[in-house]
Amino acid sequence: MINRLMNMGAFPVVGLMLVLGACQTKNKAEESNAFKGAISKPLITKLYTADPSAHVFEGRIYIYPSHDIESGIPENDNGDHFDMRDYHIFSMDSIGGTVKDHGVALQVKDIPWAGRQLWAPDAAFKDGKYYLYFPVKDKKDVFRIGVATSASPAGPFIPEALPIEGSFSIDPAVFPDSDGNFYLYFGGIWGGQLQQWHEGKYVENGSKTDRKDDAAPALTAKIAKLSSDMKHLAEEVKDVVIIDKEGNPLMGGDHDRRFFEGAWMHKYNGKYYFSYSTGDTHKLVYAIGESPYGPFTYQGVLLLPVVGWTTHHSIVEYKGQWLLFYHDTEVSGGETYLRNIKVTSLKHEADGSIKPINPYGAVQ
Ligand code: FUB
Repeated sequence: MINRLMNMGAFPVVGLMLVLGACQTKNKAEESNAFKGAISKPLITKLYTADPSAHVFEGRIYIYPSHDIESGIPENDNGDHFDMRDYHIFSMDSIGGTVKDHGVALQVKDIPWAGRQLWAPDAAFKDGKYYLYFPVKDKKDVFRIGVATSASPAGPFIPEALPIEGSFSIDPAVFPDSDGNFYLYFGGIWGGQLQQWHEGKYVENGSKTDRKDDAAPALTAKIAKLSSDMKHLAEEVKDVVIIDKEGNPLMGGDHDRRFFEGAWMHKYNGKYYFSYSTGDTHKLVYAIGESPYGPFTYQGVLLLPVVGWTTHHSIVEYKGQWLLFYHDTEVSGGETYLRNIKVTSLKHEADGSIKPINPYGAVQ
């Protein structure tokens, strides 16, 4: 929250730490004003929800979010305060209609290999079965991606005994391409541990952030095709390279544009739209490519910063309308780790670009 206001130039950086306590109180008040122009309302207020992955299954919208809780763990750059323990799945027939809570679909305690922190999931459907993909730290505190199955989009989901072999880091997003192939995108830096993986191995004491690598190409999200049983990677993990309009890869120091976490893929007019969060610059941005593997050419912002540190989304077409599911922190009044999901419409312009959305841009 403080970071976002700093980015917006609300505070001089020098001396910030000395007045931290006072700033926190002031920020709360400023943040609650910030929600006034919100373009959409929280979809769920009884639970804290975040990271909404939305899909159309059985003719309805199903949402697979994280379930935030008051963990009581102090905030840090590793994201230890995001100590989530289960998932609830939600569905709705129309935007503005009732949002149904289908209850607990999967819990950390039911995943044999899991330790802690059940982060942003995604789901897919193939041949009569539903698959839930989820990141959670294993018992050595290393993020891996697991898969669980169900006969219903609402769960409950039964997890496999082990994580997906060769998977690592966080934020799985499964893209069903029109040719019948499914692709798993994943990865996230800093708390998502992507920077700690080198040549397929986890480096325990590796860099905690990407900040030392500003002059090198940025770390990338990862992609692999899924096997026909949807439970394995069918090929070696590849880099999702994002380039600028001159064809150069985005650099590590380019925090306004480089990949941080929260990958999503949608296809529009035959083009592949790779969208993601820029993390510490708090934007959702997108890049366009000719294949699910990329490379993807950076285009611009699709959602300006929300109130809260994280930003995470999904894009889905429902009944001819493109929708952006995202989150902010309106229900908790700005608590970084107590988020709520929202939805708004998203417009592709005639040239294929996406109109940037201001989450607080409603006329007051
Ligand atoms: O919800 C925990 C983490 O916060 C997600 O995995 C990230 O994408 C961020 O939203």
